[in-house]
Amino acid sequence: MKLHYSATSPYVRKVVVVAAETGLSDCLERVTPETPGVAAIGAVNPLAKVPALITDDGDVLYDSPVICEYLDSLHDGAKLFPAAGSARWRALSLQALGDGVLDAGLLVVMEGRRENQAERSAGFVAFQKRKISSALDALEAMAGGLGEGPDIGTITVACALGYVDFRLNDLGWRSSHPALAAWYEDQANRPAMAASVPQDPV
Ligand SMILES: N[C@@H](CCC(=O)N[C@@H](CS)C(=O)NCC(=O)O)C(=O)O
Repeated sequence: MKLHYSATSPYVRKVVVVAAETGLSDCLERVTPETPGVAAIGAVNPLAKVPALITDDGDVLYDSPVICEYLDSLHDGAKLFPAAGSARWRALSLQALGDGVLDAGLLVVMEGRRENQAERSAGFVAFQKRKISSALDALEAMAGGLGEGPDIGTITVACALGYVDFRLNDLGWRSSHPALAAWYEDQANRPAMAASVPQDPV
């Protein structure tokens, strides 16, 4: 399988972590715009976003929730997507919450990268940061019940917190969210997470 990849994308990180947790890492060939013979992402995913996965059957899958669930269907071990019932809906909602933090965080980062500084909106950034704060508050309240996992919910939240540390470090969320910080410390030490810490290219 070919994974259209970026080392700094938190959505790609979700896929990489799911692959590692399910023993499928070796089945994924990571491709980037620099990989010879690889089509541009816009020719693979009309939204021109990573991650996108080309399966061994030639199907193209996106976005990260779909790719993660596909990978989870390929192994016989403990499932990261609970099959049914409240455990499933809880894990999917937690994934949505983590993805929402990522969506808001990415918008903050992109707003800060507008070349024309006059076009940057402090109000828009504050609006998105309020969503992140509100999500972190909700996660702090549920931290005691998050469990060690892993499932797709805990993996997504852990990747979201990793992205906040990577790109939105000024939020300084740990002191105001101590239970979540303690939970995240354990998650961040899982081998799949420790091996996929985002880094800007040198
Ligand atoms: N909902 C998508 C979001 C993917 C996404 O936004 N990826 C970013 C990289 S972090 C991207 O490729 N952005 C390029 C663009 O928006 O043109 C997912 O879960 O995979």
